[in-house]
Amino acid sequence: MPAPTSTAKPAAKGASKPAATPDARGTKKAPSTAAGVKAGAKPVAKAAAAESTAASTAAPPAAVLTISSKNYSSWSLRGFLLCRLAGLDVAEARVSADDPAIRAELLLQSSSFLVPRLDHEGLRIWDTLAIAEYLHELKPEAGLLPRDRAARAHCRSISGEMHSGFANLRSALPMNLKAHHPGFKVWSGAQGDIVRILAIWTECLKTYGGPYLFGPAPTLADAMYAPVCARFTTYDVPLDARSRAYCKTMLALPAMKEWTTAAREEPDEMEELDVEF
Ligand SMILES: N[C@@H](CCC(=O)N[C@@H](CS)C(=O)NCC(=O)O)C(=O)O
Repeated sequence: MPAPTSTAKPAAKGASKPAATPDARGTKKAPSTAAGVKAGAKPVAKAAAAESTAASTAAPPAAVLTISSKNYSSWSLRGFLLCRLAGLDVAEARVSADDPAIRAELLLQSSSFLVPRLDHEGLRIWDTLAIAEYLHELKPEAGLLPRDRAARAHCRSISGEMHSGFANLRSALPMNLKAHHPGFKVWSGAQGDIVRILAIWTECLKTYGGPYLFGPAPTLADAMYAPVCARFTTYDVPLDARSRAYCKTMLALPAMKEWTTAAREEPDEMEELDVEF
């Protein structure tokens, strides 16, 4: 894994320009700056054509989050939520999930072409947990991690568990924000993951009082489990009252609603999704 570099090449020729929208904590955010990440960038992402002409003249945005499909990419969603929770104003660069030319271009830029990836002030940070830790260092006051040391350790533990685990759930119930499958039959292999996740949530909600996993404000852990809330809704997974309320709270986060709306407007790129993505 390469070290983050300060000479990183631009992530994308064109990044879509987020409109002024409320962030996850409900505050109004200024629109990001121009679309082109850096002048002269090679085309590695689908550009917002209307904005590309402004790229050479406007100042590049300080922060760019590279993501892929808003409908399918659960890791992209996590990265987006983390930036919003931290209050970091990011421009978005989109990479197509299935365009071989774009994938080849990305591979030239970084040996890890997984998304999300955050480019910030000349640094390139990839992998969701690394992005989260970076954002926490950058904006400690945002509360991405709880103040209390024990709660912070707990938050890191369950976030790590999501990051490295639940493979059965991820492959059996892939994120698909556009879909709804009432009465979906969950494969028994995934059922164990569901039971464990509900136990994690119940412990947190009881210990810290909700409505988020670590109390009154969303943290890293909520960003990590947000796609699970979406999956449980898509696949109509039976939930106890407390977990159902938690999912409802999460899906009502302004940043989550903004993402879901954009996901629903996304053109269908895949006819059928039967692999983890
Ligand atoms: N461990 C990584 C996982 C990231 C990941 O798997 N991202 C998927 C999209 S959800 C990806 O970029 N896959 C590459 C591809 O589909 O081309 C993280 O935490 O960021």
